[in-house]
Amino acid sequence: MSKTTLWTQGRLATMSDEAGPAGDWGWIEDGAMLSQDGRLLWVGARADLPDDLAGTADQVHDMAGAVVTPGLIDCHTHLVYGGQRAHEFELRLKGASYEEIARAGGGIRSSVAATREASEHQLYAQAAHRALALMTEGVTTLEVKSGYGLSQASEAKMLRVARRLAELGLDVRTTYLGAHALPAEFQGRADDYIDAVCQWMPKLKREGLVDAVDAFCEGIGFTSAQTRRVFETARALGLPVKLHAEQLSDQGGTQLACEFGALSCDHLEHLSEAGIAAMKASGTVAVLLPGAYYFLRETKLPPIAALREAGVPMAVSTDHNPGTSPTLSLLLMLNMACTQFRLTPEEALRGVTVNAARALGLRDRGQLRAGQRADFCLWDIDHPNELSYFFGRNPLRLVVRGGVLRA
Ligand code: DI6
Ligand code: FE
Repeated sequence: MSKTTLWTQGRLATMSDEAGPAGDWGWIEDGAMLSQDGRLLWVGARADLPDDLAGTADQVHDMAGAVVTPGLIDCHTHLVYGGQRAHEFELRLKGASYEEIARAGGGIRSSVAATREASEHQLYAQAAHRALALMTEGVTTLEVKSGYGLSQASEAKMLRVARRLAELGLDVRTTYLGAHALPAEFQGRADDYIDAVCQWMPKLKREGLVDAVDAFCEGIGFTSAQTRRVFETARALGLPVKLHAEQLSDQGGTQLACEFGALSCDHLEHLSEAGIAAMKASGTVAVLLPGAYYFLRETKLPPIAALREAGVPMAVSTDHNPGTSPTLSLLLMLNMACTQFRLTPEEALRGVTVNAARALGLRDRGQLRAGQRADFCLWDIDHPNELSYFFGRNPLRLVVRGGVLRA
């Protein structure tokens, strides 16, 4: 029998999309929560907690005035890969562009070579190190994409490594990104490669390795016609889709993804008005990736004001990857989402909680309210806006996952 715990003396930023007006963080000043069997049974002001319910608690945990938020969710990462690409960073500093490096056979392809070469054990050791870094800042749910294997065996290897990261004590969602780049052996035969990506998909799904399907729709990636074929295969298998869309140019990938009811479209620096309208109509989440914007020294901002105006939910993520965003700090992304993209600190926090959950199709987390998973963070701060204000400082006190303190 699992214990029922009463959590008291919390100052709760519930991020609930049910209670209270936007702009108040779903704030509960003297909050209490009751957790049981990994779920939140009751959340509210301590004074409103019925005595008979309080009496069911086996134990009481005094949170001593900490600010409490939902567990953080990093909803877009490429965490599993071999090698690193600091050398390309130097080339870019000397003036080479990301596209030039990619077209010259560097970029994603160089990570593919290193990933194929690495053993599963080596990949796990490196990825676990990265996942632990994210966890020290309160991440309790993590999405990990494939896309550096680009063969059936290597994509499966990456996805198995991603799944195994759950052993560290966080939830992992895996996304199949076979359509990330064209591997050298398919040079000049992109359509044949897309055939292969589609053929591998049911096999990877059968092995329990795929929660969603993604693609890189871009001049240096795949066309929207090729992306459509990937999405049609995903739909036939009942898998939800997401898209790396309009990162470097406007390809209209967003409209295509929304036709397929995409969970999210990610990057979006070059998103058009038609793309925004499509996202609004399909309820697709805009995943903003300020780390990649910063690291590529982009100057074209995603159309934040228009997304806000249209009521498109916005998420924020690290996009951790060796080429365009080698950061392992989701808290730093909160700060950058505010400074660079002009999100409010509350929007930024919604972006790594309730809206990040939505970008993964998860309705059971990302908010502090009854029925949700008991995943939450206790922070040594006075106000949740400090999570965006500080950069390079980690005020995490402790993490509770499934109602249990995480070591
Ligand atoms: N867009 C990105 O920012 C990452 N993938 C993608 O499609 C970059 C991947 C890399 O350069 O290794
Ligand atoms: Fe990405």
